[in-house]
Amino acid sequence: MSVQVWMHCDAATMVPGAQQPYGLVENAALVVEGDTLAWVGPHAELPSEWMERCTVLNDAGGALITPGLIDCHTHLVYGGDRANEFEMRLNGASYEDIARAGGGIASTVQATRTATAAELQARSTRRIKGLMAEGVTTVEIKSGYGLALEHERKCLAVARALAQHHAVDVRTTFLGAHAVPHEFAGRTDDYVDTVLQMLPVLHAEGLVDAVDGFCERIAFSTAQMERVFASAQALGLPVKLHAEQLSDSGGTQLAARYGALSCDHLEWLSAEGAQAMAAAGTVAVLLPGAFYFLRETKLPPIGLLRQHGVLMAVSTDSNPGTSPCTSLLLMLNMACTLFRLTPEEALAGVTRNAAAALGLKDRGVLAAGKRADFVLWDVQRPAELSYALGGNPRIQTIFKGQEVS
Ligand code: DI6
Ligand code: FE
Repeated sequence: MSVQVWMHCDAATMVPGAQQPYGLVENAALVVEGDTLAWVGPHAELPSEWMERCTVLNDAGGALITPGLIDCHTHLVYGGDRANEFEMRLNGASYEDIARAGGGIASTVQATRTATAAELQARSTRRIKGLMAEGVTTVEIKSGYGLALEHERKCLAVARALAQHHAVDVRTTFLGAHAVPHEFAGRTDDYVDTVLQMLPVLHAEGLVDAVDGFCERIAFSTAQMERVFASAQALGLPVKLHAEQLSDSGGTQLAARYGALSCDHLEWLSAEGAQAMAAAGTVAVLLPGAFYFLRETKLPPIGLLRQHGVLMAVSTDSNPGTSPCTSLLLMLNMACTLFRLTPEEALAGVTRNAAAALGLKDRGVLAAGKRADFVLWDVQRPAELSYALGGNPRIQTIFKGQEVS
């Protein structure tokens, strides 16, 4: 097996509880055996056996190395876009005008259903390449713009195919309970029946890693979400939830009862909700892009999350309606400027805690035994990654031990 040694670098290992902020190791060395990190620490302490076994010696040129970034909440497979609606609104059209003209989420569902798998793949490739350009090595992708078996299947299969064509890992999430499609208007419970029929079929086809829903007055109630969660649980699938984005509807407590991996958005999260998440070990996924794009003013209760020790992740929410974004670095900045996360919390949010939000124990930190997914950055200190607005200091990405071209 190949043994690569990386030297002449600083490593923000993001190992929790380390003495240095960011788990920083100055003058570090990393040893990669095959696709796995075999040793990480100060170069001066590198055991000589690794140098003896080394097949490739890499000079990182003084770069800062972080774990590969993880975007743990995206809806990046969809047809069309909503730039026209953005423009209409800025020209004075109301949300209702747009909805009456078939706009909003319904227009994305229509465009997604009409698109072929090849078209969706081409459009999604652009988006995933945008994320990868900034050092993303794992992406979660939700369905939820098909809302019918064949179209949900098409989107999840495209998500899986992206990982086959690119040096990135994709985790798929079934979000059949995203919105009620027009053919079920006024019959939400009947649509939930359909969601319950789709889930085992798509799961049997190997297309589903987790199950999500949109729990909100304008989408699905806690009672309806509970039906979806119960069937996910019966299949042994982990759950997540878009919770407390527009109101406090108690979705968090429901999700916690099902041991949810994450609750996402959380602007309206209550103290009880935060407590329930802490007790269940549910990660809070913060989505500053949607907050910004919707010009939201209600901030997620960061103090409450810190107080209860709830892990915080940060993600793009990449979607056409509320966060048409493919820059995770910009989200780092917005998590700091809008939500007042520290740069260290923000970086943990796209590495270690994003891995936790996906239930992945093999990545998110630089340590022996973890996957060799990491990024070389042309920065002096980790805070530069969240400080800069635009500009991309990535030098190189290593995915499963291999350089990404
Ligand atoms: N919350 C969101 O912000 C997006 N989905 C969700 O559940 C919005 C999706 C869209 O408008 O297309
Ligand atoms: Fe979302």
